[in-house]
Amino acid sequence: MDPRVKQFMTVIKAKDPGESEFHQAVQEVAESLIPFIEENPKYRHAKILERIAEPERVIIFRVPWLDDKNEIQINRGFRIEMNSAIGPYKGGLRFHPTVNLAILKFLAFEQTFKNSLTTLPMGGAKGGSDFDPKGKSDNEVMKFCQSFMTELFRHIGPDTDIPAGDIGVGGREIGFLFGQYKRLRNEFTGVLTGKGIEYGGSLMRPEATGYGATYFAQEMLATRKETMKGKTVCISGSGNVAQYAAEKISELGGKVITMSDSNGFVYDPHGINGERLEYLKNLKNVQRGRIKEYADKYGVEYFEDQRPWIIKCDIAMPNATQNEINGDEARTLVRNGCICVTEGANMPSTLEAVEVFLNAGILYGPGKAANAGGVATSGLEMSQNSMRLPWTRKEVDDRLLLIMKEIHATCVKYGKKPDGFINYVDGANIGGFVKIANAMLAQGIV
Ligand code: NDP
Ligand code: 2IT
Repeated sequence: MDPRVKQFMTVIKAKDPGESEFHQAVQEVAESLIPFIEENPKYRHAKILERIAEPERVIIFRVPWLDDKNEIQINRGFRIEMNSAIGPYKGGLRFHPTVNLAILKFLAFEQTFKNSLTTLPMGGAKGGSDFDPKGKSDNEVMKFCQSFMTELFRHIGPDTDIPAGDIGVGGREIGFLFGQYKRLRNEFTGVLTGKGIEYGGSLMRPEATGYGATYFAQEMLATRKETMKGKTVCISGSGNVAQYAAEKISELGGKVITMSDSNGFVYDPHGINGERLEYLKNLKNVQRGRIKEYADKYGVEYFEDQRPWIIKCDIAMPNATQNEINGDEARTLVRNGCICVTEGANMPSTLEAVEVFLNAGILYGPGKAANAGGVATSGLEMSQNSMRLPWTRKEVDDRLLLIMKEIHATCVKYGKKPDGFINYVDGANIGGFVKIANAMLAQGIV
C-alpha cells in the first residue's frame, strides 16, 4: 500500500475502530485520490479528503412498534447526512437485519461520490434500520414505517434531505413512509423518491438502477468494440436492481443465466427472460417467495448457499449486496473468460477482488458509477416534483441514458492511463471528487 494511503487510513481506523465496511470504502477512494491530491495541493491544504470522510451529521434513534401479536418490538433507526456541498442530502434507506453504523457510513460515503457523478445537484446520505421486513405482515411493515418516520420527519425535507429505497425498501415501504410524513407535516412535497406514480413518483424510477447499470456496461463494452448481443451474464440478487438489469440485458440480446437470493442461486441455461422473468418478478414482488421456487418450477439447477460466480459467463453483474465477490471468486470469473463486471450493488467486490479485475485488465465498472442511474432518476423525480409536471417514460429514459453516457465519459476523462487502459475506479473516484472538492473550497471551512 502507498505509505500516504496507509497513514491516512491509520487515522480513519483509529477514530472508528471496527467499522470495517466504512474503512474499505474510504481506502478504495483514498488510493485513487491521494496521488491526485498530491498533484493538486489546494485540496490538500484545505483537507478536503479528511473532511469528506467525516459525516456532517449522524442521527441514531429508537423505533418502537407493536407487532401483530401486540408485542412491543424495538429497532434502531439511522440517517447519515454525509455531505451537502453540492446539494441537499440524498440517498436511500436500507431495512435489513445486518444494518449498522459501519454499513450505512460506507453507503453514505459512496453515495456522495456517486451523486456528484450524476451531474445533478445532490449531496450524499444514507439511512435505514436493522428491521427485517422478511416474514412481516403488511400491517407490521406499515407500523414500523410509521414509527420510523415519526422520528425521521424532523430531520428531512424536500430541500434538506430526500431519502429513497435500497435493500428491503421498495414501493410499499416508500408509500407508508410518505403517508406518515405528509400527515406529520401537513405538506405534500417530494420529500422521498421512488414514490408511486399516483402520488408524485417518476416513471422509470423502478427500472432505473438496473437499466442504468446495463447502459453503463454497454458503454464500457463499446470501448472494446463489443456489445451485449450474444453475451452470457451472471447476475446475483433477484430484487429491484437485478430484475430490471435482467430485463434490459435480454432486450439488448444478452442472456442472463443466473439470479440469486440470500439462500442460493439458480442456473438457467435457457435464459431468465420473457415469461420466466415475469414469473420471477411476481414470485419476489408479490408472493415474496424464495428463488428456489423458480428452480422447482422450471426444472433448473439450484445451488443452495452458493454464489453464482462459479458459472462461466462473459459478463458478471453483482446486484445483491456488499462484499459478495471475494478475491477467489474474482479469479474464477477471470479464469472462466469474464470480460466485464458491472456493479449494480454498492461495493459488491472486496478490495482484493477489485485488484484482481484491474490486474486482469478487464472492464470493471465500480458501483458508484455503474449503479448511479437509480439516484440520477431520483434526481429527475425531484425535478418533476418541483415543477409539478410529470415527464413521459421516454423522456426519463432518454435522460437516464444520457446521464449514464456522461458518467462513463467522466470516468474515461479521469481514469484513462497512458497505455489506453481505462481504470474506472480512479475515473469514478476522481471524477466524483472534483466537483465536491471545488464546492467545498468555495464554501470555506464548513
Ligand atoms: P432489494 O431488497 O430489492 O433486493 C436485494 C436482493 O439482494 C435480494 O435478492 C436479496 O435476497 C439479496 N440480498 C440482500 N442482502 C443479501 C445478503 N446479505 N446476502 C445475499 N443476498 C442478499 O434491493 P435492491 O435491488 O434495491 O438493492 C440491491 C443492491 O443494489 C444493494 O447493494 C443496493 O445498495 C444497490 N443499489 C440499489 C439501488 C436502488 O435504486 N434500489 C440504487 C443503487 C444501488 P433476499 O431477498 O434473500 O434478502
Ligand atoms: O444506492 C443508491 O444509489 C440508492 N439506493 C438509491 C438512492 C436514491 O436516492 O435514489
